[in-house]
Amino acid sequence: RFEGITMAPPDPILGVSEAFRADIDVKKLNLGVGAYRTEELQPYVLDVVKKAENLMLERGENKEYLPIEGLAAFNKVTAELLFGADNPVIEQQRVATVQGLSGTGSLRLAAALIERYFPGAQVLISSPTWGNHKNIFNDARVPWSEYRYYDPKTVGLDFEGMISDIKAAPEGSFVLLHGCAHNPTGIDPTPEQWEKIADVIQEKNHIPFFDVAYQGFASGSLDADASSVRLFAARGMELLVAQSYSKNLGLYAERIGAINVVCSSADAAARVKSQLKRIARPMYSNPPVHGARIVANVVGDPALFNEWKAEMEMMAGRIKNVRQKLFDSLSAKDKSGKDWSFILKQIGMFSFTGLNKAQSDNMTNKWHVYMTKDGRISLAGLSLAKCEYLADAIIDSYHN
Ligand code: PLP
Ligand code: TYF
Repeated sequence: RFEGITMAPPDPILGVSEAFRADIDVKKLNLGVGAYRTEELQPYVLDVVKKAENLMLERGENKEYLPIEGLAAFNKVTAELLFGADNPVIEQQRVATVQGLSGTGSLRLAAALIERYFPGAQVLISSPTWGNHKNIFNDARVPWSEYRYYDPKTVGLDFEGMISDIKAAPEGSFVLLHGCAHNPTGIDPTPEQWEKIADVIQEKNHIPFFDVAYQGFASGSLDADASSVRLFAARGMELLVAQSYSKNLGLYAERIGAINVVCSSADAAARVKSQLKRIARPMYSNPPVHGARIVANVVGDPALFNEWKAEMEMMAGRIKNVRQKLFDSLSAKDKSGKDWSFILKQIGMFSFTGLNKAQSDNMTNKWHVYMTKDGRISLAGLSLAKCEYLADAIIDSYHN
C-alpha cells in the first residue's frame, strides 16, 4: 500500500549539504546552509553554552515533562530579550509567549493559529524569502502571496514595489517580515523605511508577523537587531514574532525558539496563549527542555549574558571580516569593471551574489563550491584562507 508513494524532492537548502558530503574533492567548500563555522571551518559550540550545561549538571536538573507552553523561565527571558524588559507590552502582560520547536516550529504554530482564527486571511511573504516559509504556510493551509523585495538591477531593496504590494493586499492580511538580516538577500530596510512600512501596515489594518532568526547576528547588538520589532510594538500594534536561538546561541539541533503574540490587552493575551497550547498539544504534546534551560541560564545570568554578547560579536565580526576579504579579492581580481560593493552593503550570514542558476551550477560542478541555486552563499561557512579561491570561482562563473 506504500507502493504508490513517490520520492520527495530533496530540500533546496539542506539537500546542498548532502551533495557536499558526497564530494571527495579536497577543495570543496560548503556555503549552502546558514550555520556558523570557525576560521578552520569547524562547527562551533559557544563557551557560554558549555558553561550553562555544566550548571545544569551541577544542579542535577531532572528530565520531567515541561508544561505545554514550555519552560516558564525561558518564556520570560525570551520575550524580554526581544522587546526589552521595560517594554510596556511586557509590563502590561500583553504578550502571549509559547516555547516552540525553534524558529520553524514557532512559525508553524503561528500559521496554525492564523488558519484557525483568521480563515481566508493571506500571508504576504517577501520575494525572495527563506525557502521554508512557503512550505510552512502551505502545510498549515494558509494562503500566501508575495510582495516585491529584491531589485536585481540595484542588488538592493525594491522599496517602492514592497510598499505598493503591501498597500494592494486585502485589508487584514498578515505581513511576514524578517526582523533583521533578511534571508537570503542580506538586505534590510533602513529605520526610515521601517517607519513607512509600519505606516502602510497600520493604514491597511494588516497584522505584522516578524521572523527573528538572527537577533544579535546582524549587527552584533541584540537591541539594535530587535529595533524593527520594537518600533512596531511602540505604535501599540498587535503583532506576531517567531524567535530562534539556532544561530545566535548556536543551538541548531536543540530546537529552541518561541512564538510571541502581542495583543491589545492582557486578557486577550491569556486567551491567545490558551489557543496556542491547544494547537501544540496534539502536535508534539510539550517542547524539549534542554535548549530552554540553556537560554534561561545564559540570558538570565548577568555574567553569562555578557559573555554571550562577546561571543556573538566575535562570530558576527568573523563574518564581517570574510565579507570584506571576499570583496577585496573580487575587486582586485576582476578586470571587467564590475562594482562588487553590494557585498559590503549586505548584512548577516549571507551574501546574495546575483549568480543565476546556471552560474551557481558552474560554482558547484567546476569549483566544488556548494551553494543554493538562487545565488546565495553563506559567509558563515567561509574562511579568510578560502576567499581568494572563492573569488576566482565567482569571477569565472559570472563571466561564463
Ligand atoms: N527563519 C529564517 C529566516 C531562517 O533563516 C531560519 C533558519 O535559521 C529560520 C527561520 C529557522 O530556523 P530554525 O528552525 O533552526 O530556528
Ligand atoms: O537558510 C538557511 O540556510 C538556514 C538553515 O529547512 C536552514 O535558515 C535551512 C533549511 C531548513 C532549516 C534551516
